[in-house]
Amino acid sequence: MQFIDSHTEGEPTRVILSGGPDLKPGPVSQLARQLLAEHPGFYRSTLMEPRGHDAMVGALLVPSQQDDCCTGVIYYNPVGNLGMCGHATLGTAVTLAHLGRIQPGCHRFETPVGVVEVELHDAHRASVRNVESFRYRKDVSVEVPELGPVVGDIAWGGNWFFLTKTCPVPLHFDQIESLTRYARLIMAALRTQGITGEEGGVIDHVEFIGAPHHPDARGRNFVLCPGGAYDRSPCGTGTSAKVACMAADDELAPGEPWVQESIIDSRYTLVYEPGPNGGVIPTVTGTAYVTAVGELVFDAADPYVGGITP
Ligand code: PYC
Repeated sequence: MQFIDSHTEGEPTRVILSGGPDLKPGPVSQLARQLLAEHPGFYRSTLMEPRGHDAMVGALLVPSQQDDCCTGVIYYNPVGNLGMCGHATLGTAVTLAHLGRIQPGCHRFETPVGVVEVELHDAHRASVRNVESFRYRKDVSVEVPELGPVVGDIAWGGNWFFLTKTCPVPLHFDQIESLTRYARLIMAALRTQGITGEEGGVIDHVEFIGAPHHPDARGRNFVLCPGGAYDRSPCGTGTSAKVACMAADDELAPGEPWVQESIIDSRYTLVYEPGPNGGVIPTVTGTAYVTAVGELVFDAADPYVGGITP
């Protein structure tokens, strides 16, 4: 399996270029369902130790049947598929540029949740015009062990997010362990209390939001991802969800830049335009760098060929 690794504002992406599972032709949403149903071992074996680690996000390149898309892509983490992924889209664009497959300019990628437009500015900087994002519910209260009632918004940014300002520790890098633990408690409480996104969509990201450290930024976040790792980047889909909430509260105007800072101090800039269905269409701009080019080897004699499972 040929791969290229990159990081976008600190968050890793592993693009699988070739040698991935055989999938029957179809829309990318269908390919993603097939991947999950028929190749459950693909996720851990390509991303987890000993070949990777739990914060890695994969981007499996697949053919798109849409003539105007240069590729289809299924984003995934060690435990399953993602709908969209902001940082991995920017990482994939920079990876395709590294390979000489795309040039600066506009390109379209088909993802399981819709087509996104990517503008490659140069070898490292790109923008992605995300799928329509919206707030589903405001001020939802969830009862969380150790924390009590935690109030937050449920919003879609290409994945489902629970966004809250309620966090007992500051959004500081040296609080990663506590932030992770509290976010996991909230995630578990959402599950046990049956709190979901629209049409039962599983809320698989928890986002703590707060004040930025850097004078150029307007917000800071900590995002817990579905596999239990935290996002090193400011989370493209999470910040899309945040922008959708601010737009719904009239706190951010169309075209007004929002600079979002991550827990490691990296930054994205977002602007939004009104969406056709009452939500917003955010455009996320950030920077990615290629870190490794290689081939994953799967030796049947290796006791950890499928990745290390806790
Ligand atoms: O950038 O959208 C994102 C993302 C989702 C999970 C990790 N990164």
